[in-house]
Amino acid sequence: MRRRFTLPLLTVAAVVGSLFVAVSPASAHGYISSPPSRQANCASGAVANCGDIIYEPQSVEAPKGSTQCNGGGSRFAVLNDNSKNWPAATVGQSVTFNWVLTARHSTATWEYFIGGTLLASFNDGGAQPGATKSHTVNMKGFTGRQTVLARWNIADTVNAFYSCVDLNIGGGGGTTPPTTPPTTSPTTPPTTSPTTPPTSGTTTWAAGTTYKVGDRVTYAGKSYQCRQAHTAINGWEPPNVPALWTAL
Ligand SMILES: [Cu+2]
Repeated sequence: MRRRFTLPLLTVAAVVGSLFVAVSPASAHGYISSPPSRQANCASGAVANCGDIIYEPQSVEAPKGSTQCNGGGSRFAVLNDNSKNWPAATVGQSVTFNWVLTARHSTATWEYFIGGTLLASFNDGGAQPGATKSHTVNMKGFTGRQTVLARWNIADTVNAFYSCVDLNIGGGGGTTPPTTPPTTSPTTPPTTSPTTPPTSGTTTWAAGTTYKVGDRVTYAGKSYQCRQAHTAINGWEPPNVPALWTAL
């Protein structure tokens, strides 16, 4: 599972000329795609000037136990920057968080926090998750603008994956978040075919594109339908990630 995603990451690294990424261990794992996490908002282009996280929103991996959005350390520190204008999804007291997992690591627990308060913990007992994972979490009376910290604790390593999700809980009183991310992305890689306009109906799959549930694409001559909203990256071609795409 790991090696399968190593090559695309190295390819991306080569394209952007980032040797730091190239010498890092294989890193393709998982993040919360909806409501959009901070790294998801970076990858989709909804938030600008995020740095390298735009190429690998699934790679926020760090030792277990951190309460920081980047898991601690120096990498992806932009995710900790509360002064950045993170969009906040309007939700009620019950929120379903959807993970995209590009590597299905055996799992100890999934944890959700607001501040120091543990909202929920799900114990998988070392089981291997599917390629997506969803949890419905009660916000325990928290209202207004809040940041949920989610931790995916891996069973057989010391590490966890971190995702922070900005929410406007209870709906009223806050700013209305954008309901759709920008249609243009600054991260579109050079592999995109310039001859395929993003019109309605079926288009050719392209990394850097934000897809919503129900969108149809073609890839290598076959048709697929989007199962879970996400921003595509190299390595998530439809035949590689059945969690995201159903073959038609
Ligand atoms: Cu991994």
